[in-house]
Amino acid sequence: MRKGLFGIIFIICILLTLAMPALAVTALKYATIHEPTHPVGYTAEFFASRVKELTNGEITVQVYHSRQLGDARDNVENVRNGTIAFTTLSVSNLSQVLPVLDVWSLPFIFKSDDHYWYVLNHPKSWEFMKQLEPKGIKTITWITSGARNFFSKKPIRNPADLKGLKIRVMASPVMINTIKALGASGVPTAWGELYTALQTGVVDGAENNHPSLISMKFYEVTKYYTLDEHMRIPDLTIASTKVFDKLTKVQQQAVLQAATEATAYMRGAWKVAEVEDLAKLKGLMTEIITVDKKPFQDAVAAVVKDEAKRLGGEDFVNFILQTGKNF
Ligand code: GTR
Repeated sequence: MRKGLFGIIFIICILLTLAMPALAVTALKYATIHEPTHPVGYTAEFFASRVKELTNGEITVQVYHSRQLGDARDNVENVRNGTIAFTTLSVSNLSQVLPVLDVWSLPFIFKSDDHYWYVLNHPKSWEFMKQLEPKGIKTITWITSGARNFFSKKPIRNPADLKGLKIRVMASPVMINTIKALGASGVPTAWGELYTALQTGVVDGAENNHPSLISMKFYEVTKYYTLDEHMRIPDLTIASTKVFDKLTKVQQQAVLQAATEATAYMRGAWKVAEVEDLAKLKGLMTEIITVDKKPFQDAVAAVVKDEAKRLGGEDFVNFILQTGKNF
């Protein structure tokens, strides 16, 4: 009788111990290079609060904004070694891990925002991003970054105006080669160093989207903004497989659901931010220049083909270009 009772207590203890990891609160770090006022910043907070709700408080996500844990390239390494659980960054920054991912940086490959989202949500793109998993990186969701435009000290109205300029780019060979085809030199510079680089004349201009010009105050150190929309390089949220694989299946599902919700939230938030921030920029810069995109497209047409080949990404690029015909 007593033996039986001990046996039952013993089994209950074992079951409780097995249940323990799921009950303990896991605190995870999320790094972003953006300010809390930038759509990436507040989408990170949205994600954190949804993870907490969906896991009934088992997982808390602490968001570190404004490069507190480093710039984009540091965040890639810290995700890989598991020091941080999540980061949102440009897919261009992942070309340091897997060069073929730089095909996302190719100029004018998307017909429109709708085409871009069609491609991002297509199973082929998820499959393409899976190549990162053996490198310790899991793509958990896309976070848009809109279209990129030039901002500079001198007006850029056509490719000839880019001749001889130094234009800041991310650490992306495709971006460097694209800028070269436009007659300028691409200067890879970290995000956190760009304001000073513009201020001190290390570069003459750069390229980015409306919300980033506002959040980083680049309008203070450049006067002209040229809406040529030469690239749509997606941002994405990645998770460290070292961290993710340690979560229970239920927790993993909750994280993935929160990430999917974050994309939906961000798509709307981004549209609003683009409209509001462009309106602000009109009052803050000397001129917002609308251009005929054709001369820019013609100048970089060969880059798309050549770079896709160099990177061994022709199939994927052809998929993007083919699907564009329907948009
Ligand atoms: C921002 C984007 C970042 C990064 C940054 C940059 O718009 O959200 O991921 O691409 O531009 O140019 O370094």
